[in-house]
Amino acid sequence: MQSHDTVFALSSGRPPAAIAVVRVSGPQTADALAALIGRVPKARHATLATVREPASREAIDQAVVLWFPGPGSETGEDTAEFQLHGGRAVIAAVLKALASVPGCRMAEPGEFTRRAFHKGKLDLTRVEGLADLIAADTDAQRRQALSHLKGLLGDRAEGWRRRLIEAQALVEAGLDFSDEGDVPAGLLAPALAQVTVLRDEIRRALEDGGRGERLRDGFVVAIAGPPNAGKSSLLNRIVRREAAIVSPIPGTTRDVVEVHLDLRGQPVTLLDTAGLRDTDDPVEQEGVRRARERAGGADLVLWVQDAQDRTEVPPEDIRHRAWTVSTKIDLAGARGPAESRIAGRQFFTSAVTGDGIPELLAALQAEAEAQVGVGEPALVVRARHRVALEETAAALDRALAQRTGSDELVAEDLRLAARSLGRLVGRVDVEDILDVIFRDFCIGK
Ligand SMILES: Nc1nc2c(ncn2[C@@H]2O[C@H](COP(=O)(O)OP(=O)(O)OP(=O)(O)O)[C@@H](O)[C@H]2O)c(=O)[nH]1
Ligand SMILES: [Mg+2]
Repeated sequence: MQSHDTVFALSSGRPPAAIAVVRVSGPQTADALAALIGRVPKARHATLATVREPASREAIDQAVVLWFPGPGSETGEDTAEFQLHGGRAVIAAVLKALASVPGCRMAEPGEFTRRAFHKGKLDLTRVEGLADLIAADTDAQRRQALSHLKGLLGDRAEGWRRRLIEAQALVEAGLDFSDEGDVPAGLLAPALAQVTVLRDEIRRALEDGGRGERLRDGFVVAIAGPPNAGKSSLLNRIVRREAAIVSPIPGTTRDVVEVHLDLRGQPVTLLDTAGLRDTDDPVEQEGVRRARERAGGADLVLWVQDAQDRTEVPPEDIRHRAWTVSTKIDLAGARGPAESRIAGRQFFTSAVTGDGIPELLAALQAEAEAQVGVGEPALVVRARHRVALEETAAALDRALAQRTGSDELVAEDLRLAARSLGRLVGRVDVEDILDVIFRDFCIGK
């Protein structure tokens, strides 16, 4: 994976398709263009060209070709894009032709983005935003991913890091150069004041209830309840297909059946689970174990029961996150007053007529919105972000707790905090501290 290689890959989706995009990046890109189309086209202009097999000069395709000289390209290197007719044979022939150009090879997964990162075009959080944008299933996920690709977290973290390095420089200057005379006295107090503000900002960013991660992963709703209550029928009715097996035999569902919904932009993962009961059947026992586990980890549980038999209550650990859904209300005499045995909301549905399903879905969407949030995009969207920011805040707490102790320990904790932020954005340059000292205090003579 040497960066002096030139790499190429099919960047568009699965062929055959109307158009296929093949990208090339690296120092031999101009050579590759010369070999395949006989020239290097005008930079950043769409050029129609005949793509030829370099040795035989046989025409492979008519293509639109783009040339983006580095460093002003996406990867920061010389790059080119071939917009081909998206047939398998066309793509195979073009990839083979590119492989015959000296210094060119197929790209590894993610290698274009990796090159962009190494060239400083994207920090790590932007790289993650790009990955999330490609994986986004719903509008809310797309908006969050795009804001991260545009640097929502990366720029904020970089700003925090810069301010931290300034504070650190003040403390280090006091330590290392205090006998040189040109460092102002009383550096520690302003540095620690700065650190307090920073620590509070980072803590506030962390106090988001995990909504960014929840939006990325989807709001998880488990359907649980006694056997034969109509759980699988409810799931099937919601997704309008036979996703789960339904039968009059109690204990039908064993595996957890997972479906993904887009409720007006909110990603919701719905889980159908085995009916909860004591059983001697080892396979069903495993199903019940999985049902309890997934319901235990869900953001919300739909406790499903037959409207005619509402005696079972959810297990203790999920009761506070459960809504009750009473099913089969199409059957005579089923619907009665809600004599609620658990606190959450009550719904009455029929998988046969569809009654009550729109109300349930509207409530799920509202709940997902409330728990995931629709306003400002979240700063923290991955466990990695949370860990790095927690580490930073913890190191700042320690630094502040040291204020009456040793300046060296304060400096060390500030260093650790800056390193955590550096890790967050994917760069940890030690030179920065000295740079700031020299700039602000003119010590380096
Ligand atoms: N009339 C009527 N019958 C229903 C309704 N929902 C489910 N049933 C019937 O109830 C029986 C059990 O339905 P399932 O959806 O398999 O129930 P389950 O809760 O998934 O059962 P297990 O997987 O065994 O725990 C089937 O015969 C369904 O046809 C409903 O809304 N109305
Ligand atoms: Mg079932």
